[in-house]
Amino acid sequence: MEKDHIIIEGYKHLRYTHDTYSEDDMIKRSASFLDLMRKRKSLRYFSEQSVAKEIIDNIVKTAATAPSGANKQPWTFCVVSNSEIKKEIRIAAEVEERKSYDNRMSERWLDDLRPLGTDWQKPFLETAPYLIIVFKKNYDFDENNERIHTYYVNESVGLACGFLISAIHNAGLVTLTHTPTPMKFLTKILDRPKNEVPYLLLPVGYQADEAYVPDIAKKAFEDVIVNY
Ligand code: IYR
Repeated sequence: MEKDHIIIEGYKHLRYTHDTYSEDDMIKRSASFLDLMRKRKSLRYFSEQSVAKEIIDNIVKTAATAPSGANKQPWTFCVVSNSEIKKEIRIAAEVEERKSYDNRMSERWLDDLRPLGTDWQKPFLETAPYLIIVFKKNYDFDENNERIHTYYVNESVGLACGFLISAIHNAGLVTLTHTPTPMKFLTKILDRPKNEVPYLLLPVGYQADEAYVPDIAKKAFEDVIVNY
């Protein structure tokens, strides 16, 4: 008889079956997901139009399904819609970004960014209806306040951010992977505990009616795949 679970070293493992499709359907599904993802662009032009919180919650729930080292899920997603806090974040980010663009970034770095048309001004931090600030947990605490070790933290949180960006795009919203450096001010403004370090800031919303993206391309398929 088929079991709904087995026990390995005292731990329960549930029986699992993923949906399967005909090869024809798999070709169609994989091609249509590719089409969808090819349309994704990092956007800097946001509309002020509000977004239902349920959509944002679903997006964050999707990010939280990502795999992580030893399933420790070393992340916190801070969702900011409060305009006072957004303004505070914009002011602090622009202080840092101004210093970066004026003094801290090398000529080569500035040259590399020129095609993207970025500068120290970050109006989208106030325009976008939501800012999602992702924190990584270099260690964690259990319910008894005992310290928990986390593993492959950067890889895990990077994967969760990939899920997050895909979910935002799939919902019909736009985002930007923004790293106002150094990001320490986010710990202070959002009053995060010592074990959390800011990882990525994503403004999320509808695109502005008039929006532009840099005319840049992804590498050719042949340049990113090696078959053995
Ligand atoms: N953090 C700055 C600079 C910047 C750096 C990289 I690498 C980019 O791909 C884009 C921007 C900013 O957000 O403007």
